[in-house]
Amino acid sequence: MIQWFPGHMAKAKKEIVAILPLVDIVFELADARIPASSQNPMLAEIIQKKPRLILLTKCDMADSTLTSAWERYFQDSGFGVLAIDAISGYNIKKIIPSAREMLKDKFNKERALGMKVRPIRAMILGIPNVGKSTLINRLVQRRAAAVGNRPGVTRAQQWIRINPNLELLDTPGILWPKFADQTVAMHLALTGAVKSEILSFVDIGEYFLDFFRQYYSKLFISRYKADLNLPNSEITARIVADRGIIQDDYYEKAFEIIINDFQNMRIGRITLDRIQISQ
Ligand SMILES: Nc1nc2c(ncn2[C@@H]2O[C@H](COP(=O)(O)OP(=O)(O)OP(=O)(O)O)[C@@H](O)[C@H]2O)c(=O)[nH]1
Ligand SMILES: [Mg+2]
Repeated sequence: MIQWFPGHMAKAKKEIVAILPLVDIVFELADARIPASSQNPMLAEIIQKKPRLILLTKCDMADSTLTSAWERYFQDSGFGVLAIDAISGYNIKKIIPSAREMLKDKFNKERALGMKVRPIRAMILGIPNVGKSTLINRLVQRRAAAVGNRPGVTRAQQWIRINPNLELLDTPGILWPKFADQTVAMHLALTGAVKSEILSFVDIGEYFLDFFRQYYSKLFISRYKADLNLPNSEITARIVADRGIIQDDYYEKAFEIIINDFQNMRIGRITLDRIQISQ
């Protein structure tokens, strides 16, 4: 099952390529719960050598041990990386210093050439629902939102001066996820990055129960008091019964409840994309 957005992505690519010469650095947002599944594999080709700071959003919802492992992985791959929570503001203050550090050589060269000290120009890229608008609002809030009048490439694009150190394009670039395989599709659907027309609640829910059996049985049991050794039909029956729901399609309904609970952080901190935890 391969679903993809080639048309959307081709258009997005053109727009990003047009704007890219104006920016010093790309802030690539990826969901900390699915750092790999929420990346677009075309990004490297699109942005070429432009420095990339990967911001793992919603880190408050992710498993912190795995977030650390993912941070190490991205660092080792040569990217800047920060885990952020744009709602509480966690690590938001580190974004500018991290970007400045990554651009040290470029800015030193400019200074050596006698150029004036200027703000870093950045653009935000990421798949739908990854937290682009929340981050922009968060950054802007920290200082009165002075919307610059200098146009970007298109009339619609404007720079927002966050502070003397950072200017941000006001509209983020949308990257489209790639449904590379069934697991990626499941993870995108579970986090709500995309609505899947192909996967049903039952497909996703059955996958999710097996995932809980393998990785987060304690969290599942503490939320639902249901034994994961039981067959799915009994687990789902228990979940709906506990909620006083009587309906024929209880199997589907139970999965809807579990997925909704997950998306609203009622089960706990869960990372879907797994990575080797090393010391
Ligand atoms: N817990 C948590 N929720 C977040 C965080 N960042 C964003 N969200 C939530 O994620 C949802 C999507 O955030 P948006 O900022 O609208 O995402 P977006 O990337 O702009 O989405 P599109 O405009 O649809 O592409 C919202 O419900 C936010 O409140 C975060 O760091 N932590
Ligand atoms: Mg948005």
